[in-house]
Amino acid sequence: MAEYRNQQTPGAGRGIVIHGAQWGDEGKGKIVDLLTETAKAVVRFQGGNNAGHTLVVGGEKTVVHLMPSGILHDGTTCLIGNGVVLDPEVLCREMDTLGAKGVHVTPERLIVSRKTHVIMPYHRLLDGARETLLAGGKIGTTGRGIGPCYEDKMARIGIRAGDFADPDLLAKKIAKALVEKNILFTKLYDMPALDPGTVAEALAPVAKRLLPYLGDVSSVIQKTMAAGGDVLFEGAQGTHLDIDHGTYPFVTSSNTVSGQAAAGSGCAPDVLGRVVAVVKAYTTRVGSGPFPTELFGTVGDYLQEKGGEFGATTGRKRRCGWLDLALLRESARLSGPTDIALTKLDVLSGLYEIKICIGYRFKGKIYEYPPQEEGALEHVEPIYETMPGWEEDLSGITAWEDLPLAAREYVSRIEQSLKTTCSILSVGPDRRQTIIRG
Ligand code: 2SA
Ligand code: GDP
Ligand code: MG
Repeated sequence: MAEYRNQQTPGAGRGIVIHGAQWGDEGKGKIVDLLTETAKAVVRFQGGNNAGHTLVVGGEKTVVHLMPSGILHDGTTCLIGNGVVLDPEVLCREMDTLGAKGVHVTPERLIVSRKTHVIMPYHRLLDGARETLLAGGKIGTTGRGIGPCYEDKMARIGIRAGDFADPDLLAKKIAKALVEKNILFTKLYDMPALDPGTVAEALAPVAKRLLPYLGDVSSVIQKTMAAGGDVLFEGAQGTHLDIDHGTYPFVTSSNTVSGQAAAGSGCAPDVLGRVVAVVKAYTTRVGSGPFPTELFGTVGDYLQEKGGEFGATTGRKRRCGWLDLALLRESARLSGPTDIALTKLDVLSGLYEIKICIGYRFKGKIYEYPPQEEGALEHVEPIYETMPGWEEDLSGITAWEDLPLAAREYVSRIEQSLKTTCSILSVGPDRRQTIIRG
């Protein structure tokens, strides 16, 4: 029986999920890059080029949007799973940018699932038009066509990467997908209709270029683990942007919880032996939606500036606030972390005191978890605990014992509250600026 499943037979590699526990931008890219050191493959399993994952090695910065964050390690296979939505032009551009830096992406290094849905120009147009129509109720999307692409997937009129192999089929599918959209464009959005032939023609060169990269991601994961190699599952966005469990409707259009790693890549959930929740030492959010611990004064500006909190895809300013344990508890029950990677602890240096939200008051009751009614998070009152801050610069520290006492107490408070160990502490953007605890 064993060979038909990926399960944890002795000697088999492990599946390690790395996911964001807040509203994204927790520093997942850095942690994936770090853990790739010992992994054989890295797979993206949801989202698309709305993601911006920043890698810094020896002071050199690389931002990836679709390419898995393991790409800087030679010998690691990068996989784009079926749960991703892929903009082929963006992927080709990313390959070129990496190539210019001496990172050559070949079909041996990158495999794209044939089942991955493709973001088409009409998805991007719809994303923008919808946001304009929503006016005051904007989601604040990245404008990359993510939602409309997932809609077509669910409506069963999506284009998949595997279709690149059959230009006739591709042309027919594009024509089918455009029937409804052209009515929307012309009758509702006052935009010109798109000609299916022109859309197909524009796609042809990138489709041809990506053809050699298409493969069976599920099988690669199975074989890699069977040969003893660990596989990293790289989450994008964060738990509270999850289409089901996030702050709906201010969410992205995919499931961002750890369980999606299995469905979005094509493996069984029992191989996901380790789940690393990446938690930023404070909270940020980009785009619209409720944010109970958001700071509007000087402390918020301090975090935004010191943390360099700008969107890695759109350049938008990120909103900043205190750490919120209620959100993190919810995240933990949804994704079951085995351990936490706590990032950007260095950004908190220089604050006289630090607040942590330990729960909410809502309609006369105390909540340890966010109330589940839609929109409730807009109205909760955060309950804070205040801890002493520290002055010292943490960015050069590589050992737990060398951290100031107040910083260690802050980390311990998080561990105690979430009943989970912070096994990785990040004190700067660079791969080296990391404290690994045994
Ligand atoms: P979309 O484009 O449909 O997924 O937008 C829906 C919501 O999801 C949010 N979202 C994000 N939030 C944080 N980080 C993301 N990636 C970029 C980054 C964001 C950027 O790394 O900084 O550059 O602006 C990301 N992607 C989607 C989005 O803001 C909407 O609230
Ligand atoms: P991701 O989407 O979760 O991968 O995160 P982003 O790359 O969008 O945003 C995280 C930002 O913080 C990037 O600019 C990283 O280089 C940076 N970063 C990551 N870890 C740390 C850290 O520990 N300290 C500081 N100061 N910056 C960090
Ligand atoms: Mg990001």
